[in-house]
Amino acid sequence: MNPKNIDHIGIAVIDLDEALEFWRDQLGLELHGVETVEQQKVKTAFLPVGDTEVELLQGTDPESPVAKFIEKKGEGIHHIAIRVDDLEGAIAELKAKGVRMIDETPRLGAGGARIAFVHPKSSRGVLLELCERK
Ligand code: CMX
Repeated sequence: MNPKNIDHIGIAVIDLDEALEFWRDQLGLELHGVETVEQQKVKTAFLPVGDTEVELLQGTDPESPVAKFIEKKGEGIHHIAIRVDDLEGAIAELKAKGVRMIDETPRLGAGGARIAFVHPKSSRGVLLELCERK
């Protein structure tokens, strides 16, 4: 599947504006944009660091995966995203190797990326996102 690089690290936060007080104002990262991804019930903020980005995630609904994660585990690292060139090919390869996919077909993520999640039960407790950007 030829993984490229860590595209971004997703961090679940209760309040995006409060989280920006650290990541942007105190740490000094540049805020590239804020976007709501309706399908994922999440509001995101992207802050690039070199080749990768920090993605702050605030749930927009109590039933969203991010809100449920915070309820169970508190704020913190929610997922790691690896960039691939061919998302369908990567999904097919992992499925053939017996990996449990949350998404067996790509869906739309923030910034127009096509994404698919691997279940944390297959990736040793880490929610892994595969991410393809054109
Ligand atoms: N990282 C690691 N483990 C996680 C996790 C996370 N982010 N979220 C849940 N889990 C663990 C739970 O703690 C639980 O483990 P235990 O059984 O040991 O307690 C297990 O996964 C639960 O799995 P489940 O019952 O199958 O599913 P849940 O209802 O808890 O949902 C998950 C978990 C990962 C399937 C769901 O959150 C999901 O589909 N996520 C993908 C979509 C998503 O996260 N979107 C938000 C980001 C969007 C974006 O970046 O644009």
